[in-house]
Amino acid sequence: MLARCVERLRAARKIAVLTGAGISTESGIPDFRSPNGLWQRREVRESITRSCFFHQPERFYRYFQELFLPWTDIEPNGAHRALAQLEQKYGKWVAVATQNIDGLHQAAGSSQVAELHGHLRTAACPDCGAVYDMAEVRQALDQKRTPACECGGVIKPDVVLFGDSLDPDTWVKAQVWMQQADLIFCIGTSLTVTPANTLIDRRRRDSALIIINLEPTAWDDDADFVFHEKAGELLPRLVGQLDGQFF
Ligand code: CNA
Repeated sequence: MLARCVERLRAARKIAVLTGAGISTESGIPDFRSPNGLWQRREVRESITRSCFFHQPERFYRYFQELFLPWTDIEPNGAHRALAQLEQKYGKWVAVATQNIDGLHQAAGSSQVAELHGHLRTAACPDCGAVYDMAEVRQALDQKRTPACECGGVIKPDVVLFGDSLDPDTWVKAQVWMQQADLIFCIGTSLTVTPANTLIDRRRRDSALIIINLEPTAWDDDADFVFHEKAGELLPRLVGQLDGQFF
């Protein structure tokens, strides 16, 4: 199966990628829905919501500081780097729509990334729109203060919380990428979060679908290739074979 998949990858002109938390677990970031994922903690599920941010910002920031802020210091792994290599070494057109907020695709060198659920680089005041670097949020939290804007509002990280809407421009861009691609990778995502999982249904009928996820997903039966393996091990192997030893 791997050889046929390499062949399809070699022939691909436009590659769209949908990634989720599973692509970053090998960098040390836990996902949500694996057996030891963050979703097992009820207080986490209840705290990273829009409602909690606006009604109990101290509680929201307690979990944000504990769980998400440390992700700003994490390094990409072989899976992120293999996707970047498809562009840089093999000259492919690659566009990555990610559900992740960790910024690891850009850190690895991918040039086209749509961050469907936002990122950890900045935060903004919902009242006046002022933008802050995440370092300022971190500084306030380190000093045991709730990050506040000069106007008096509480600063909100630029991540999409449960209950928030997706950024419309980012969402349209990701849909267009899926429609343009002749090969689509879904990597490290349980494909249970809507609307991100509906992106797959935007694909062309003649495109190839490759799913790489440790656990089965609801789209496995529709896919041309399914690998229930670690992305950080499989993707470098797959991309590495474009060098030609199989042909
Ligand atoms: P999820 O629902 O937690 O699913 C992750 C999937 O990845 C699971 O089905 C696992 O089987 C699979 N997986 C775990 N490790 C690997 C691996 N090494 N190789 C291949 N597959 C693996 O996560 P989704 O992304 O599907 O759910 C979307 C949520 C999770 C989004 O809202 C994200 O913002 C959120 N999230 C993001 C991060 C991050 O930025 N790194 C971390 C945790 C959660």
